[in-house]
Amino acid sequence: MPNNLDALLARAKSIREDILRMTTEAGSGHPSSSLSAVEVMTALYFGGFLRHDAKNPRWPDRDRFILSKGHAAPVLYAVLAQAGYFPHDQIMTLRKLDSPLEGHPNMRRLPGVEASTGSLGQGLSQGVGHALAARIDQKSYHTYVMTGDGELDQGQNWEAAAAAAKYQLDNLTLIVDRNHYQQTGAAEEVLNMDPIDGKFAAFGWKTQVINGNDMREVLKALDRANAVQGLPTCIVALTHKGQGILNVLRKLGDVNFHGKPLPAKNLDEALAEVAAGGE
Ligand SMILES: Cc1ncc(C[n+]2csc(CCOP(=O)(O)OP(=O)(O)O)c2C)c(N)n1
Ligand SMILES: [Mg+2]
Repeated sequence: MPNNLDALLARAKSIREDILRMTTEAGSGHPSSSLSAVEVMTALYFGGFLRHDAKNPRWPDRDRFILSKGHAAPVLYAVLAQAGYFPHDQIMTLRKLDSPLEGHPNMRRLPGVEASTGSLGQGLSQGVGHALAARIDQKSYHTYVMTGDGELDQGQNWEAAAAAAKYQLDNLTLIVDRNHYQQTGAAEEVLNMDPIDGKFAAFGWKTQVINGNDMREVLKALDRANAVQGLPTCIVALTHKGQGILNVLRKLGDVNFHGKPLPAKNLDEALAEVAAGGE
């Protein structure tokens, strides 16, 4: 476990570097939204949770991962590239004309992308569909969905939450990237959805609240989610938008930094902060 933990922490750093490099090269995209989700994504893809095969992306028994907060595509692309779904240097084509690495994930163009997302609020419903399909097909695959916290403002999430509880979907795990910001400011000021865990519990879900930027806590939470029987699990992952480069973002005077790439002139100091293991 300690060795694995060290490897995962190193992997997380390398994914952060990829996110920064590809978005700065593109001159657009959502690095801060991607950075908050790095520990969860690293744990899922490299910590032994997601059963998947980069050489066989449509393997029927694969676990499903749906990035409902599709604007965080750079973290998904970094993880998929490092897992071997496509050549790693392709990440630098992000958002370029004709690149399959579109601004938001396109399942028709890139192997490993399970759902085309970006219009927020739909991923959990798709996850419910996969989880129900697994049951009907008598398959043991697990479906993971990640939403943002602001994204939970969309009503469709709550229809999906009710349906998941009704059908006792213990093969479904939702991770809410609770980074406290959305596009226009603090998530709870735009529309206060607190307590998020309390709402899911009221809908009949098993809930956990964890530090989502602490790899150990993420690993434990995913383990616990696997053991739950008879109801779906929601992990509220308390994270920081821009985790890993917060000093640079504070210097730039914007800790939300929504939908902005780092200017090229700040890239080296941000990469240095990531290398130093900055918060
Ligand atoms: C249906 C829909 N409405 C609005 C948007 C525009 N939009 C893109 S990102 C975003 C904020 C999302 O905030 P959150 O879910 O907290 O994600 P974060 O970036 O903080 O991880 C919004 C409103 C969208 N993509 N889809
Ligand atoms: Mg948010």
